[in-house]
Amino acid sequence: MKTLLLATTNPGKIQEIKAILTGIPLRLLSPAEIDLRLTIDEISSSYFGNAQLKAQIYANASGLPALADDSGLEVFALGGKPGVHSHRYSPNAAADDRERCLYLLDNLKAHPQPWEARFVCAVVLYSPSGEVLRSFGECRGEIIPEFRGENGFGYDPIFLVAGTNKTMAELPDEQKNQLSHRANALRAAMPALREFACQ
Ligand code: ITT
Repeated sequence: MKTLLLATTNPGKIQEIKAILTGIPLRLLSPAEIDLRLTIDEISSSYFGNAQLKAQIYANASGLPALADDSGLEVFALGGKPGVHSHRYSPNAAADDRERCLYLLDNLKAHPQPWEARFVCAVVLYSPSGEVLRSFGECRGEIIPEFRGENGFGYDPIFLVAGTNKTMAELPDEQKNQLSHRANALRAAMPALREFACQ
C-alpha cells in the first residue's frame, strides 16, 4: 500500500482527513509519526498557493507524496476576513483558538446580524516528482455570538452550519466529516485519489 504524508501541524485536520479518507487504500501518516518537524512561512496570499507550498516542502523533505490543506473562514460582513490569514487573525501572535474567536466577535459587533460566512478548503497533493492533484471545497453558515459545542477546533464553536441549527463544534465527527469544507474538497478529489492509490 502507498504511503501518503499529511502535510499539516494541526492535529484537528489530521484527525479529520484520516476519517474522511477511510476507505481509500493509502497508509496515512502525520509528520510526527515520521519525526518530521517543519516550520513553514505561509507567504502566499491564496489558499492554493499556501497548500502547494506546504505539500511541496513536506514532499521534498520526506521523499513521500504529501497532501496539504490550506483553509480558512470568510465572513461576508468583514469583506472575507479572516480568510487566508485565519490562523493568525489576532493582534496577539500567541492567541489561541478561543481568543481568535473572541477577536472576530468583537470585530463583528458593529455589523447587523446574521453574520453570513463560509469555511473554505484548498487541498493539494504533491509527490516528489510534481503536483498530483488539487481540489477545493466550501461549507456555508453564519457566525453566532456565543460558543456552542466541544468538538472540532478553530472557529467551529461559533460557526452555525447552514441547514443544521448546530455549530460545527456541536456536530458529531461523522456529520462534520460529511458536511465540512474539508470533506467537500476531499470528496471532489476522491476519484483522483483512488487512481493515485492504485497506480
Ligand atoms: P497547517 O498550516 O499546519 O495545516 P494551520 O492550522 O495553520 O495548520 P491553516 O494555515 O490552513 O492551517 O489555517 C487554517 C485556520 O483556519 C485554522 O487554524 C483555523 O483557525 C481555521 N479553520 C480551518 N478549518 C477549520 C475548521 O474545520 N474548523 C474550524 N476552524 C478552521
